[in-house]
Amino acid sequence: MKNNFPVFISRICLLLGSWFCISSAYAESRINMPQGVTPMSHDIYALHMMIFWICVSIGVLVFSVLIYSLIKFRKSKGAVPADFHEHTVVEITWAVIPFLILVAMAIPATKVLMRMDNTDDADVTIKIVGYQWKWKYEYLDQGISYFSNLSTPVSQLNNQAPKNEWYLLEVDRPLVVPIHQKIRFLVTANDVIHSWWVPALGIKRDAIPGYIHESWARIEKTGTYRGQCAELCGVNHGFMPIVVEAVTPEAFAAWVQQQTAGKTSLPPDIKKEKSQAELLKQGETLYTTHCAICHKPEGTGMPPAFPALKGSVIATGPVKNHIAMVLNGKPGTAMQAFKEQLSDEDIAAIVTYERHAWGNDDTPRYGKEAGGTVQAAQVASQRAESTHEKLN
Ligand code: HEC
Ligand SMILES: [Cu+2]
Repeated sequence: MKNNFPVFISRICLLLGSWFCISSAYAESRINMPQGVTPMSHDIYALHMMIFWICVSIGVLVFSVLIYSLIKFRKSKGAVPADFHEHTVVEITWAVIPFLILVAMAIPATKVLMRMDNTDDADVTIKIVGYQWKWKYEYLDQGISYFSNLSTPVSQLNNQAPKNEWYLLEVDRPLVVPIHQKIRFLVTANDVIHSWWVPALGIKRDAIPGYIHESWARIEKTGTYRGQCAELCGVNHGFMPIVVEAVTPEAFAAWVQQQTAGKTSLPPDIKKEKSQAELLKQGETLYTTHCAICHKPEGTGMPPAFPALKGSVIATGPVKNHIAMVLNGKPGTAMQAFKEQLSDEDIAAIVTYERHAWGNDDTPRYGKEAGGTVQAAQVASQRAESTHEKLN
């Protein structure tokens, strides 16, 4: 035992040292939590620092007494242990002091929690819905709604291209919000439990299907703030980042105008037929953004969870079933209904692409249905049909 003691201590030091290096490397050489850009995040930071220093003081005090006693009263120096039983004053003291410390920490913590929960008088309300594996943002008063997908190219995920600065932290459409205004977030999910987490805003809210969790932020500085899903939600949990673009109220108003202007303009003429080449080109891009994460760029999927589309029964069989699968998805599986995410043009292009890619046009399952082209009008009529069926 005598010989082992220095070895034991040196091992502990080594362990602590390596832990320190690893954890600080992960935090981009920043050890403490970020201070954030909202009053809420400042409150959380202040609370964290207060409790941190209380813990440090207690630690220093306790370990000083412990180490001092170990050295000063060791057996080799002839220390004789005291011999007593029960000491009411000491026992009450060591119960009351921690109790008081806990109360002292609970009071400011409760205040922060109450403030965090007060979502009254919001200027902007945004509903956030977690999907496998993307976020949907709905501006309830402005009537704007869209999906925010990971935009890191698949080639980078597969180590075929060098990774860019915001690898896995970049999206095609960020959440745009005004600064200096109270933004209320209503967080929920469509399939499994996710968690909307943006450290700079001091927000981490669980997104649970069937429940709405509220939160709010009043951002002080314009800028881009990034976060991630913080609840393990399936294989691509790491592929649903969050990007918040905080802009001036004027820029926000202009953005809203721009979004809603696009909506009221006439819908593109879906009667217009597109050439196969055009459909394939658009389809490939859209497939990469919306489908490749599960079905893979090579169409091989990840069986058994995500079926291959290369040579799949549906992608080489009757086109009606193929369109129906994309429009309505398959309830209870990760194959979601894309009808609220994609337009008729988009679906037409994707389905055309899937029916030609990976040699699918050479492997018709039923007669000559593989390959061919799908036009937006066909998707539109099937969409109308499925809505009609639902109503009845
Ligand atoms: C989140 C993962 C995910 C995404 C994204 C996804 N799918 Fe699927 N897809 C699935 C799963 C899971 C199934 C199997 C459903 C079942 O159990 O039948 C499936 C099945 C299919 C099938 C039927 C395959 C067969 O032969 O059974 C087609 C076609 C299909 N998906 C097309 C698409 C298209 C087009 C997109 C993009 C617009 C897409 N999927 C995006 C998960 C996904
Ligand atoms: Cu998630």
